[in-house]
Amino acid sequence: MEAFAGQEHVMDTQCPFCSVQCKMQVVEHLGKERNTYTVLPKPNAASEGRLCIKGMNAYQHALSSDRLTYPMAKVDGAFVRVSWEEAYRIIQSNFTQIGQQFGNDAIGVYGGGSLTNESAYLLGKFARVALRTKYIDYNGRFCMSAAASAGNKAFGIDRGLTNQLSEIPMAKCIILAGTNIAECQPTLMPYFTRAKENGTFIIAIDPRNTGTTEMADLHLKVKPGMDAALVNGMLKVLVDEAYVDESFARERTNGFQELREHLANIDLNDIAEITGVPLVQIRQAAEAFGKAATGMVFTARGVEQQTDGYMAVRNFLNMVLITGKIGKEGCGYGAITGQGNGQGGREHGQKADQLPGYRSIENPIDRAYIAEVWGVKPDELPGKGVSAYEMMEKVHEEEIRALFVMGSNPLVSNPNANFVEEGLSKLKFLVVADMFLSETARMADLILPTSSYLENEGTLTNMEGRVLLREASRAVMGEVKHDWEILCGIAQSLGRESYFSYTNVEQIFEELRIASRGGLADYYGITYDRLRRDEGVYWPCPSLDHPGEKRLFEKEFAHPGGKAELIAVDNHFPDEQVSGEFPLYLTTGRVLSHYLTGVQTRRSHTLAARSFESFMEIHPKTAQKYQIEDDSLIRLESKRGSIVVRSKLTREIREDTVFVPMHWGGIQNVNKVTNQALDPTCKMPGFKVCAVNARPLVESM
Ligand SMILES: Nc1nc2c(c(=O)[nH]1)N[C@H]1C(S)=C(S)[C@@H](COP(=O)(O)OP(=O)(O)OC[C@H]3O[C@@H](n4cnc5c(=O)[nH]c(N)nc54)[C@H](O)[C@@H]3O)O[C@H]1N2
Ligand SMILES: Nc1nc2c(c(=O)[nH]1)N[C@H]1C(S)=C(S)[C@@H](COP(=O)(O)OP(=O)(O)OC[C@H]3O[C@@H](n4cnc5c(=O)[nH]c(N)nc54)[C@H](O)[C@@H]3O)O[C@H]1N2
Ligand code: SF4
Ligand SMILES: [Mo]
Repeated sequence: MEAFAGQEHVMDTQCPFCSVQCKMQVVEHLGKERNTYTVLPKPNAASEGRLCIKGMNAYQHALSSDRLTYPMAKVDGAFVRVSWEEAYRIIQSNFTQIGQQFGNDAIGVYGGGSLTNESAYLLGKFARVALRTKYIDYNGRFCMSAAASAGNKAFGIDRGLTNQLSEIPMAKCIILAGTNIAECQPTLMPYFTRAKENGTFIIAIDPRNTGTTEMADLHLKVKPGMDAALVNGMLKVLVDEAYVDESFARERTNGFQELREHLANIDLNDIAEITGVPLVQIRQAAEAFGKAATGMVFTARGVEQQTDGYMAVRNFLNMVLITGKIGKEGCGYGAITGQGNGQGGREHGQKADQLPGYRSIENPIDRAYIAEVWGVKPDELPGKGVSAYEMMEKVHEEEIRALFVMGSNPLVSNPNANFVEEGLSKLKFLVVADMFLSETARMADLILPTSSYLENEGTLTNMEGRVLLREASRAVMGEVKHDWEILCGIAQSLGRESYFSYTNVEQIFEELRIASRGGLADYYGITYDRLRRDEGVYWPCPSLDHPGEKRLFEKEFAHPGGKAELIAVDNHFPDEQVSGEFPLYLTTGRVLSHYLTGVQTRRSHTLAARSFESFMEIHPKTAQKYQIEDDSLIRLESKRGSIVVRSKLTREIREDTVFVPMHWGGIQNVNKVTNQALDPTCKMPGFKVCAVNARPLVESM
């Protein structure tokens, strides 16, 4: 259809960025010279019709002239345009040859939490059925793995929030641990301000002052990496001062006696000393939470991206459980999920050990069920692989020879990025499906152009466990294909088309419904029709007439006996300690106007203009010690590498700690510096603490 100046094109859509999944309308006004855009928030239960600056400007990257519009192959070091037929042929010949020479496990698959449920599900099936490799994992390993494994072990289920967001104002005490909602989920802030108007006492735990800690009544400015110990202090106060809900602990949990004995050996003065939080504040926080009739605890990456992330979260869950603050109105726990589909993306098989519906690839019953849904024999399904960073180690060791990346920029987002770059450059064949020439795509042998949120239809599950349908609102540009079409195309080139014969995305969801049926994350009762009719449906939703579970654990937990598990947690110290050579702690995180590795937001002119280069927050006293002036270029260095950032002197951070955001690549890629040590249980890297030094790039005379 021809478009005329003065016409409007209305696109009803959903933000591609964070886990709130705000709904919006993008109106394109067609002009003679250029088009202009208006973005309007749309009513929805999660953000209550609010939008943040990233959502408002997301159309800019999606419509940017930087978008990849045709496949490209690297020939003599330069990218040349190829047809899709040629691209599939290149993949077929490389994958077949590498598979024959080194075995199927020599091909790795690396996914992402921005993919729709349908694409994430299909990527898991693609790895196991089309490539028949055990090596698949995804960027959510760096995001949700600590909270997910803690939720699974403590409650028997991993759903980001145990309650609806609308219950937040009903909690009388709220703990916000290592979460910066003001910058990372800004449209949720009014829930907390409303809580404050109701008299809620808010406790923030963060080594920095942020927009989030600003609204807190009490801010525990913890030393990076010391949350588990801090919670041991609070638990001790709760037990010693009889704030325990004894009947809840007895009837609905296991392990209270062991926890009580463990806490008897905790010395509060030690805790204050090692965490850097004054004893009076530890006591005040515990008493406020213990006394409150209702309460909620939220954790995010500050607590979780640690080498003890799993145990640190378990300790926060101990606190919720022994005070009986769960499964009731205004009482619960929330792991603030990160990516747009960070929740759904971790349920349907992108994880190394997982099959759809949160099934386990090691459980014979689960394998048999999924094998039947997929029409293969159970013993044809590979076993479990390894976590995302461990895959990079296997790439480095040349055990993995080919890598297929869809929905991630691992070169910038993995810890120890110099090592990762070295590994990726050894690959025989790297394929990247992306919208842009990301840092990782630049290293690829083949790049496949994929569609953006405006063009791609599919479901996404927000942080509350609410499944939402995002309809396509625009035709793809150029020769772009959707992720699911790309996967089907490759499967066909490998002779596996009979397992990937979908003609539209809803057919994939229909298969996902069945594959998830009876699993922990049961989507069976959810259909596109239902999602169009209602405003999203919560999982678990086992049948078409099931309303979906809004509040979890009212009567029982998801473990077979119905009880939750408590656990004694040791005071853990970060893997890397400061030293004479590296005297400062580095912690990393986010700013309001950029998203993750910045591939998308750096291409949005309004967002890029707000924050165009990386920086390092440093306390003025510390800066003085290292002759660092404000607004000057700094070399920041660890054992693993160095970067250049601009200094930002601020009293908002601890004197022993500096902070650098993660949104830039190249010489500003903070992951060249971060530590690759992993949490032993969930394999989360300790992104939030390592030891560094900082000095002016140009020494002053
Ligand atoms: N603007 C923006 N929003 C985003 C994203 C983005 O990139 N930009 N990404 C999305 C994604 S994928 C995610 S995972 C979420 C992340 O959301 P958050 O986890 O809230 O974000 P971070 O900035 O990584 O970390 C949160 C806070 O943890 C603090 N912190 C650092 N070390 C410690 C520690 O040892 N203990 C404690 N208690 N706190 C510590 C940091 O100072 C920081 O303020 O945000 C989502 N939303
Ligand atoms: N130092 C440090 N490092 C961190 C963190 C930290 O706090 N500190 N946080 C970690 C966390 S929580 C996360 S989630 C990771 C994320 O890190 P990454 O996985 O690298 O995430 P993105 O930057 O979103 O990269 C996504 C890529 O996929 C593309 N893309 C977006 N949508 C789609 C799609 O639908 N299909 C396809 N095929 N491509 C798409 C984008 O253009 C982009 O190039 O980073 C982790 N790394
Ligand atoms: S980034 Fe998150 S809070 Fe902001 S508009 Fe998008 S979904 Fe909403
Ligand atoms: Mo994340």
